[in-house]
Amino acid sequence: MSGSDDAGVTVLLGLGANVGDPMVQLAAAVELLDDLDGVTVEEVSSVYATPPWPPPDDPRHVPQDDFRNLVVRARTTLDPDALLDATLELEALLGRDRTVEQRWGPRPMDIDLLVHGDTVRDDERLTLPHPRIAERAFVLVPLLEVWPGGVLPARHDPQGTEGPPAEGLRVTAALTALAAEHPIDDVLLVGRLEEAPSTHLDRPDGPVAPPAGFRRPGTEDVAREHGAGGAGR
Ligand code: A4P
Ligand code: MG
Repeated sequence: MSGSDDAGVTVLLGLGANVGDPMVQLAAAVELLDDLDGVTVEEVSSVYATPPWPPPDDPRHVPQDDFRNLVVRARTTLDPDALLDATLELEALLGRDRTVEQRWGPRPMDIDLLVHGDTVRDDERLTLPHPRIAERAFVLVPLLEVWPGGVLPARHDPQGTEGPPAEGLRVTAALTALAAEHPIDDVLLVGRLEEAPSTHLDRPDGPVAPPAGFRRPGTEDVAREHGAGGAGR
């Protein structure tokens, strides 16, 4: 992982994909996050196969393939808006087209800001912590892996019913509470990115590779940079 800068704050990012080759896109997203100026990836959770949320008994359910999900813990000197700008750009680079998609529908890459330091906000652009963490095993299980002592920052308005919880919520407590209501055994461990059973991820200098033909803005062809054939092998 690049950089050894201790400045900045801890951020937790939730990544999910269920279109294209999710393992390749997740690997590329982690590498590209780490390449961002002001972001240093510290830990990447295992990858989990997860059924689409909301579940089929919920009227908001969208029939679609299972997702692959993971959580990244990083340090960043970017403020929440700058980090959101960067993650929206990465989603688009990895094939996401928001003009043609459905809410909670299929997507090649979704990057949610789960926690950004102790920031608490709820406006039209960003809600921090992410408001649906405690409802989602596909977030809590990988989050616990990379942030075992984690506590979600509390919102400022204890009377409100929307947005972040009124009191700091331990990730462990959130997962225990969720598991008491719904079985969480449909969140299946796939493995770690570097152990993924995909030749796409084999390369001499590291475990992750962007999709073939993939270009970072303003840089050379990343597939070529990582060797002939790149991730498309
Ligand atoms: N936004 C506000 N707060 C945040 C935040 N904390 N992080 C705004 C990121 N974005 C935030 O996001 C729409 C807008 O929300 C952003 O432009 C930003 O300004 P979006 O990702 O396009 O919205 P969405 O994904 O359609 O809706 P929503 O409610 O954000 O959904 P999620 O939470 O992203 O859920 N099931 C499984 N198993 N695995 C998944 O990964 N993902 C989703 C999407 C649904 N079901 C899933 C999974
Ligand atoms: Mg999202």
